[in-house]
Amino acid sequence: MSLPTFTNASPISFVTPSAEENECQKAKLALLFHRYKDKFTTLPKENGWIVENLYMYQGFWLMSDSLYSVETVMAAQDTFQAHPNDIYLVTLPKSGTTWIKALVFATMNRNRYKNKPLSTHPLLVSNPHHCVPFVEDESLRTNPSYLDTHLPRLFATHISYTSLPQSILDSGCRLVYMCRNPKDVLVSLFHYVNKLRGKARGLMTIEEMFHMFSKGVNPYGPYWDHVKAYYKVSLEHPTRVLFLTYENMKVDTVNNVKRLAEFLGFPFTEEENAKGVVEEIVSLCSFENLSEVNKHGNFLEGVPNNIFFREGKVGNWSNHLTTEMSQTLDQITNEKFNGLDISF
Ligand code: PAP
Repeated sequence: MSLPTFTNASPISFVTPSAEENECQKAKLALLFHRYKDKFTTLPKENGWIVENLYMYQGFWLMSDSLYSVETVMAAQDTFQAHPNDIYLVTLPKSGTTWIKALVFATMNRNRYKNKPLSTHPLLVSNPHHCVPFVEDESLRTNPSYLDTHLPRLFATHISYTSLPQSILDSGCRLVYMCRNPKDVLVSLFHYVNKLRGKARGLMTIEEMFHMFSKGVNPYGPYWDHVKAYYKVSLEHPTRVLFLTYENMKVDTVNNVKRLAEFLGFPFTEEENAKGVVEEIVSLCSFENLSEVNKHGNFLEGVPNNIFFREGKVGNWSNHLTTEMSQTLDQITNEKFNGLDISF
């Protein structure tokens, strides 16, 4: 099946929730908790990283009482409506979600903003997470983006392949999966989680996190099962699923963005290439630029914008993990990814 190409994305891709909307989300989350609690409180349970508990649902550990939780995944499975022209950016937390959201948003919307002052570009006035909605919190929105019929629509998700809403699987739409070296994911999680746990729950040590992560017990984990499933579908359906790594994106961002644009149906024209449009997008979405824009303010109550920007480097794990931890994670990765062409 040949996939269509586009010159413009759906305008709904830029969503900034108001304070009222945030309150409304909280109330809806409480309703979802009550709607689904009989279904998930009986599932296998482990100590949570950010919130109190993790539940094992369809082979993966999910938080509860959070925007990205077992109850919001269940709600997405029951209500989310995908369209064949949709685009989904899939990652495990801390694998480069914020970056890929920015790059794809800027690529898909380049014609919308090209004649406007750069200073008004959504990525220069808001968090990339507000530019691309997550499937998980769609059911908490007053006007879910999935009801918008402008096409193509851009979403992100951390949901495992097995738990994706059936309508996404049936729609035949395009998915981009970005993975990252598990050791850098763990270290990034370590910093992120400890910033969010709050005084009452205390800090988690890197040793605790390493043990849980190695057993696959982390939000949306096991890491290896999540990556492997998407990698396999990318081999079976290369026109539907594009598999990328954070590390490769770092090495050659320009060519990866061109590849992404081609895959998504927004190819750069020769004129754009000659004018350096790709380089402009890469620069707009650079760590240096986005971390400066997001220095202040909150993404959500209690979640500062700058929490998504720490080092933005490859190999930062070496400052935090012992040689033994590193070897153990390498060994698990080699075993789990045996025979697969995944390297970092
Ligand atoms: P999320 O899944 O919770 O949204 P995510 O964006 O995947 O988080 O992870 C944040 C990581 O991406 C951070 O990595 P670090 O802790 O190792 O530093 C963050 O620094 C990095 N990151 C954010 N924006 C960019 C960017 N523009 N370029 C490169 N890395 C980035």
